Amino acid sequence: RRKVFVAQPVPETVEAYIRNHCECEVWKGPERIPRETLFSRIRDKEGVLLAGVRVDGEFLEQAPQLRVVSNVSVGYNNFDLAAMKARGVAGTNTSGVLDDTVADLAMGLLLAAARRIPELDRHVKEGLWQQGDDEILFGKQVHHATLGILGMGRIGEALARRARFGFDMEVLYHNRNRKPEVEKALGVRYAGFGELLARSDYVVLLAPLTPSTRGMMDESAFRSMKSDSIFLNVSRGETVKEEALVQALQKGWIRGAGLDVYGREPVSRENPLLGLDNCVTLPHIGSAVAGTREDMAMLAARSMVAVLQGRDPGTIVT
Ligand code: 8YV
Repeated sequence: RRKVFVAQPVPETVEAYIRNHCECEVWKGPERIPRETLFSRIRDKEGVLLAGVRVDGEFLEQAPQLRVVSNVSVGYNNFDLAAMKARGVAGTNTSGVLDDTVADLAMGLLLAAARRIPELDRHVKEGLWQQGDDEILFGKQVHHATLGILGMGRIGEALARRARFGFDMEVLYHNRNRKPEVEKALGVRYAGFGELLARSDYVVLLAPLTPSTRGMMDESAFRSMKSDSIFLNVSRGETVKEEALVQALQKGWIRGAGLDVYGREPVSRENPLLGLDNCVTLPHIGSAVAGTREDMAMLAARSMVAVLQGRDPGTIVT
């Protein structure tokens, strides 16, 4: 029986599935597993299931038997792809099971920032709502506005569908490669990076974190957005130069922002973004719905077992 390590708590159904196929140790938390503890547990393991842990040369050195690392996430910027390739260790992700959940959250964040929902919720709860309050409660129109999607993967498509058919928005997208079939099916239009920024009322970042997307939203990018526009990020915080975003929000280069992700997570209280009323801040909850997380964990488990059995799980990203 293959020995595997599950580096975070998983639903019982998932643990049972893994135990059916492997000899398995599970880190039950609730705190994150310390890196040294993780290293001491993976020495004799052929498979590891985890999320948000850096898998680099140092990690791989601790696990000479390792054949597969299964991410319980769609993003795999925690993988050092070159190091894994060199060692012949497969990496898998959870593409396909969280698209709609994350797209729902992206739309929610857009609405929250546009209509100032968290800010005005505080307004009511603090007893500030008065007869005659009118314009001070105004937000930004959503329907018929132009949405620019940076990164047209599966989540981008799910968001475009919501925006087009739910909110009658015009949708522009920018991506490494054009997607004519998506353009046709959803009525979205391809735009260069600069054109998308200049024309969109809402810009949503959904691109994966790679060397070419790291810091892509910098000062010049924010300066080229409309001054009444709203920026949203539901991918990875490192795609944004946060100091530039803070400036953009403080100096009025853009109207507002909605963030689910940050350069450092959990975000610290000193982060200046937390002091800005025109910035909605969520604690990285894009996929945080029980059913979705269970599907993600199960897909990661199935992927790990498949690789160990010599089958192609269809989720290998290395
Ligand atoms: C969570 C995510 O970070 O899938 C991703 O890439 O960012 C999220 O779903 C997390 O990995 C869930 O375990």
